[in-house]
Amino acid sequence: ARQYGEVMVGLLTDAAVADHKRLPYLAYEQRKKIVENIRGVTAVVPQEEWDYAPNLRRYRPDFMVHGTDWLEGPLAPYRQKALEALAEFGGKLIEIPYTQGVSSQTMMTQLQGLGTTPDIRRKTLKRLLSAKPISRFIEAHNPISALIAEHAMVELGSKIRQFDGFWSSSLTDSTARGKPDIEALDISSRLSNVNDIFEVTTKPLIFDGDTGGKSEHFELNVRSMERLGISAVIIEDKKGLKKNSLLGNDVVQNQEDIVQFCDKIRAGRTARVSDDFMVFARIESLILDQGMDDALTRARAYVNAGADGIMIHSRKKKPDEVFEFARILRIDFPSVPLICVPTSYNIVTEDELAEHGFNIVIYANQLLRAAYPAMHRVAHEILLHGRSAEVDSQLMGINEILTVIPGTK
Ligand code: SPV
Ligand code: MG
Repeated sequence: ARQYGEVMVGLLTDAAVADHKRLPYLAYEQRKKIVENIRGVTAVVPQEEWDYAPNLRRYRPDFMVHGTDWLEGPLAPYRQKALEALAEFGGKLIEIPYTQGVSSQTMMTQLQGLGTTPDIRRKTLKRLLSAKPISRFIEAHNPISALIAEHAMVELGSKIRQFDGFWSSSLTDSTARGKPDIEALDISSRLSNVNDIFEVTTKPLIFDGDTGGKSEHFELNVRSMERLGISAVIIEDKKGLKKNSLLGNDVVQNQEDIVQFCDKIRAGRTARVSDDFMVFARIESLILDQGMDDALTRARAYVNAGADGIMIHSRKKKPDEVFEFARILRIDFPSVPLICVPTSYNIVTEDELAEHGFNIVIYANQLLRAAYPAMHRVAHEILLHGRSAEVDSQLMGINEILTVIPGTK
């Protein structure tokens, strides 16, 4: 490019990349510094979308230089659009042979091998919130389920869809250890589980902090979570013996006083060492049939007390009440991160949630619920047949299980 004149580089923003693939390892500003310092680069400008045409029309370069990787495949339509834009002002397209074997995907795989640090991992949730309209988190109750969540990927045209991070669920952590979801697992056991997950993954994690316990304990626990590299804790506004929310009023559960809960939010936020760690407040008013007004009053109070985001929970079959909540809350708080857990209203799509103003969707228990029936079925069939031949077709091959984790062979 330097041979043709002054070089301006259109650099994809984090939001542009996140719309198509995983958030880049380095943030836009970091990448910009690197590219600016390449000899011959005169300017680096943000490219806000995958399509080059808006920047071409804006800067009207004499030449556009691009690799040949877009001659075919999912990028080909963008080549066509670029050619049309260039034709409007007589710009020329120069294509240089694509360097094989270099791709952001390969780099991502190599980086995964290198791992990450608590600081980098913790920051990622804030980066996701500013780069994506909605981020998707999925429950991981042990390292193998986390590895599945880390690597699961589908290709949709030119886009790659993946999970953005993990949810450490009190329900699945408890269930996996054969305990009820009543804050019976102590925090060291929950955090040790997260540590095991972090040993083999790189994505950010949101921690289900149940009620947060006593404020004095919550402050200490915030420090431990932050140090580990957890990005956010969600505490729910219940007191006393908490039960799982999806049980609703079938069991006795009490909601916390608003002022007390605001104090707990403040205590948690004051205890943080860095701004990257977030304390989200979870509202149980709809779960406990306290009504929309109560939910909204609480949301306003919690945000004013400093909550970094609001999770509204619901056990309805349809998303109407969480949509209504989001619509009204957004009038006063257009940008506070909004989180939901569509377990009962699972017909809702991520696009619909994003349209209604949600920023994080949590698939809170699906991996454990998938694993349990499969194990249950196989255990029964082995008992029934007095051998394992009949279940073999339902199982992963021995060769596969030996190589599912690199390094076994
Ligand atoms: C969890 O996953 O533990 C949650 C969400 O808190 S729910 O089970 O719906 O209460
Ligand atoms: Mg929970």
